[in-house]
Amino acid sequence: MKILLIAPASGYWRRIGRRRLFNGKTFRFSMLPLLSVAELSPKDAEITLIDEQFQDIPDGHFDVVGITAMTALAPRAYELCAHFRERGIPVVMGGYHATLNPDEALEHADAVVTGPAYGAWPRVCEDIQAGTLQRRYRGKVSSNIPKTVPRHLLDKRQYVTAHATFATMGCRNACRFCSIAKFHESRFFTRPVADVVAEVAAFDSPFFMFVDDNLTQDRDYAMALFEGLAPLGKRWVTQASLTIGDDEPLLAAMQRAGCTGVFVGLETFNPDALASQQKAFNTPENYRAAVAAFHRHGMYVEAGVMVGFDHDTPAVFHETLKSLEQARIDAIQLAIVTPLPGTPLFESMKERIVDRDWEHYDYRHAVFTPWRMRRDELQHGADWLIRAFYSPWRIARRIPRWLSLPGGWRLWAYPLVLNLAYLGRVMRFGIRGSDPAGQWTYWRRTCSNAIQNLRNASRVRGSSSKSEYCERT
Ligand code: B12
Repeated sequence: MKILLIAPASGYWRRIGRRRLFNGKTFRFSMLPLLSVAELSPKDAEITLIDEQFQDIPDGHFDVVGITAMTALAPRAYELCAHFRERGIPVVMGGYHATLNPDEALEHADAVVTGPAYGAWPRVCEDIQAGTLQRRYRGKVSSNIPKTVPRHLLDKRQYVTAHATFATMGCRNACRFCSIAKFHESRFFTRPVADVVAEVAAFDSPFFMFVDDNLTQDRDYAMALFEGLAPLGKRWVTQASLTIGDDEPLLAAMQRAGCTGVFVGLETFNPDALASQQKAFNTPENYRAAVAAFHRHGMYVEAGVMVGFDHDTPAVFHETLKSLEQARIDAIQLAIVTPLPGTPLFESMKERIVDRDWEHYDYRHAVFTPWRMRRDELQHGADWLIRAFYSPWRIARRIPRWLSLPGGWRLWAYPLVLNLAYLGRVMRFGIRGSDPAGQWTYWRRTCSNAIQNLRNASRVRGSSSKSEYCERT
């Protein structure tokens, strides 16, 4: 059986993925959706796995094509569906977009797998061989999640690490903008600790990543996992919640297990906005102390930040930048609030959505009319905020802070590389990937802002905070 598995990429990522430098490699780290599907395929199947960011779609005959897609990649996935179906090759879609929007996906693909591939993809393969492919398959999380995945199918040079894995799946929270709860039907699963530890021990790399949505959600499980990982001497990063900032024993166990950085869903500094998204468990007044606790335990903090909530006014961009600096956040992933189809947020925002091109649902485009600002204000404010946070000036100012933290070279090397990678990305392409301002305008602005900052710094000696917020585009 010949199986082709494709992770599609939008035009922007296809363009940069083929470059030698600034090719997005720092942001390429998990092919777990398709590696899992590959592992579940018949043992004698011939599998071709394509990451379209840097690989071309192959010609030739395949018995079936499997395509994964988040919402932002659905339009490209649909183009690929048409491409293969014209050649008489059956196409099966899976992943987040197909699970949350199966009827739409079925207009383009021959079949969809909703939910996890476990239990579903083996049936798809049997049915393909028997010529009895059904339209819908539903997978489920079962105890027999494969213990590992065939990472040899990846071109390891193309990823910041090919060693991504997960210990838990799903999330107990139900944040309105997030797809996870809906995808996993509000359930939360854990893999046996022994399986995870054995998988990690076999990695031929000292560094790996957990892609879990919140690794420490089940505290007892997390403690057992960290105890198992500690003797391996590996280094890793994960997603976690800021709420564990006051849990010293857990942070200490995490540090002993080798955690060097966390991605936290900080979202906003506005408590009302958090409450509106069912995320009031985040408490902005504790952000700074929580970040300091992670730093004390040798972990840098990258924050997921969202702008465009109904409570946000045009002042949110400057205020957020100021608060991020005060909380000593090391890196951010900025998102414009995006009503992903299938989420509660989408349902409540339907009337205000003005752009239904799913390709723009990449967290970088304002696709709806916000309440307290104009749509273009949201777009330009977000563009400004990402550039301001990653301006060379601000990155340089973070370096002494990283150097003074405990944890040795790793603590400053990881966030520095991350900051430089974001700088490279923002510099060349802007937040949207096709920024009309372009590279040279960016450099012109950056240089004049830096000169302005230096002038202000020398004028207001001893009060660096004054020069901090003078940058405007
Ligand atoms: C790693 C990751 C990324 C990586 C790489 C993704 C990749 N190449 O795999 C990067 C950093 C590039 C990324 C980018 C984005 N991401 Co992302 N990402 C993730 C993350 C954290 C882990 C994915 C993963 O490896 N999961 C582990 C695997 C095993 O689980 P899985 O993906 O669910 O796959 C299973 C099933 O879905 C199914 N399946 C999946 N595909 C297929 C295909 C077939 C044929 C079949 C049969 C089954 C099947 O079987 C798999 C095994 O059971 C997820 C959250 C999560 N925990 O899943 C978010 C997530 C997928 N990302 C999300 C989003 C929104 C984005 C961005 C748009 C915004 C952002 N965060 O920056 C961008 C998109 C950029 C772009 N335009 O390309 C959302 C998707 C929501 C949606 N409805 O689309 C998620 C769910 C996060 C969230 N909390 O909402 N992401």
